[in-house]
Amino acid sequence: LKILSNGKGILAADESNVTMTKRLDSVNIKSSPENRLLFRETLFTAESMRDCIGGVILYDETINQKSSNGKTLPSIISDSGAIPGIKVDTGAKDLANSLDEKVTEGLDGLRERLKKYYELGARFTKWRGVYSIGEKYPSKIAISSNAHALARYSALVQESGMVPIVEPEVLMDGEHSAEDCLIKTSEVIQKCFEELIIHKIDLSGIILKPNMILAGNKSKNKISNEEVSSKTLECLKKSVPNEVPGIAFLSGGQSEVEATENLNLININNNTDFIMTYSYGRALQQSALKFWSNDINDIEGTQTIFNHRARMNTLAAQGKWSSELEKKKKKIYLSYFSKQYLSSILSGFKKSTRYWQDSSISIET
Ligand code: 5MM
Repeated sequence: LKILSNGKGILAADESNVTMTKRLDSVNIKSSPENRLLFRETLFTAESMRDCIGGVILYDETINQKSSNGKTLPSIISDSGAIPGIKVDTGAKDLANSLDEKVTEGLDGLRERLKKYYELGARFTKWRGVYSIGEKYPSKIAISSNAHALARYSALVQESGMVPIVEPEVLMDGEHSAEDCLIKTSEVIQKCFEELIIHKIDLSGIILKPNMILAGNKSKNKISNEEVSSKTLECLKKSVPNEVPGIAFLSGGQSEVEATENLNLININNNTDFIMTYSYGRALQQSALKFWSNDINDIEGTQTIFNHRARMNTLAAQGKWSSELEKKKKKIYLSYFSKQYLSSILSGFKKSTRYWQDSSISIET
């Protein structure tokens, strides 16, 4: 609960090296261990870690890295008051007898790996099952094999004294309607709980990380944010047992502001006892990464952008966000950029052009 209370949320910084390389390639930064460390360290030392972020999900490489001052990343996270966590699955692999679908692997040797991660400072873990929506998908095989793996994973994690995040992600890729997403996501989540109960998981000691109910990204029938919130609540109310204390949504490819706005409406309309917060990867990091890529040593500027996103989401997790507050971003950025601009005049205009170009990219009005 410490991870999720008072509007706090989770920073999902558990991109595997393959995914992180894609993210860094997209902003023309070399994906070296040093650069991956520098970006993550920049986020983990930001001011908003203290008041907004309750937990950070790390990846195997990152949990073993040390910062420039010799501290391990888990200890930097703990110093900010947040809790370090770790992704323990080893990825989604092709599913035999339904090769267009995936099953997440990583159970072999998990008990030993968990012991090691605990010693490194982790206190919670994450495992993600991935499901696509299509005419025949998700199939019964995908739904039951991923649920079974999530349950076996959760049992080992609770045995090791840590809290499992159970993440069944129904992807938004495709032409499907929001109604299809509601039906499929409900089926997936219900099967997960069926297996968690069979495996005797203490449901009061897990965090569910689901997708919101959205129309597919290629669907012609998009729904309003109000409908996203009502369908998401409908799905969770009928699928999640009451013992579960908290739900932390993934952003799943929504834009940053969309993910914040939807979370805010979910909280305004929340008629359940579940804490509803965020466990965002892209929706917390996108703008910060874009900005950072222009000058990887501009820690303050990158943190300014990350802090704003984290604060907006923490407000949304309490139903207190508004588009007016969102627009204040412009003022925050402009005052920061003006400071940089003035100092760059003194040092020969070099940086200024770049800052102003960036500001036009990332400011949403
Ligand atoms: C941060 O991305 C995680 C996936 O990384 P790999 O695909 O490399 O394993 C992912 O599990 C993430 O934690 C969740 O999907 C939430 O991230 P988004 O970006 O959807 O909020």
